[in-house]
Amino acid sequence: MGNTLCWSNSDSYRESDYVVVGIPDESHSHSIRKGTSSAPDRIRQISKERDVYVENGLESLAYTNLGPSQSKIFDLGNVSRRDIPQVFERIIRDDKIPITMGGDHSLTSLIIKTLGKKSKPLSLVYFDAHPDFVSSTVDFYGSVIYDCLPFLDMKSSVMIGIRSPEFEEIQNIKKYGINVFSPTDIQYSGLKQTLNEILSTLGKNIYISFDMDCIDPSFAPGVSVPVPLGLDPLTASILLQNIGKCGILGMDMMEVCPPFDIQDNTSHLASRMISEMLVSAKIHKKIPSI
Ligand SMILES: [Mn+2]
Repeated sequence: MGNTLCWSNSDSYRESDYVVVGIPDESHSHSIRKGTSSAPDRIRQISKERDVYVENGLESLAYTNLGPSQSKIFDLGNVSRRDIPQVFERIIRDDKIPITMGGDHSLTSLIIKTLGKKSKPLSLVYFDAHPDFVSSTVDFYGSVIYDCLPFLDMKSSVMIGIRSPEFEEIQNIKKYGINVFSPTDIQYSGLKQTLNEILSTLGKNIYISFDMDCIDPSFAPGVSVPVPLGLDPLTASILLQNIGKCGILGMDMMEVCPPFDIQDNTSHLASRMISEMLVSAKIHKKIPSI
């Protein structure tokens, strides 16, 4: 096999529960920092270097504390931005769960528009330093929420890690009523209370979008728009694991920017975060009718 995510444990698309998809595209980013298009392959490569131990020529996966995932995970490789509707329609038609690696965050709106055709409205869990709720300009990495509005149930959606909103984004948050949990809120309320509030807010069609810039840049320097005073990785992973337990329709990992990384720490964290979700996730298999 070529460069696949180390957590992929199946070479059969047909048998898989989760399908890993890379989308090396940053064409709708306005960031000064370039390089998120190299993230899918970099995260795969680093997962194989850091989350795999080699002893006497034999490879052994370095699992999370919960051990291996009970699910079958297949890495489909990379697809283009143009192919998103076709690729994701097939994945959801086949009752599989997409795990996407971007790329810039605008890719999320294309995925949500495709998923939303089948399961609507979605409860979006949006980990990000920025609300991405600009409405004066559309179809870029800063307008994801506005672009997806017809597919979202805002009352049962949450933003986690927000700490750098623009004025029009603050107005849109108030107008459309999405629930925001800033890093400061989480520090004040504590992790357990925050988690309870998030879980009691979410509906059943959960989609998780994880912009790596939700994490503090001291832990995740390799992102395209870093903002200080962010979440610590352990807090984010505990939230991610517990949301995963509810069952999800899909997840993405966006905005990792390898050219600005330090010692590949951000790519390594991306690999670990994906595995934390995969090991805790509950699979909702269709029960065959008798
Ligand atoms: Mn974002």
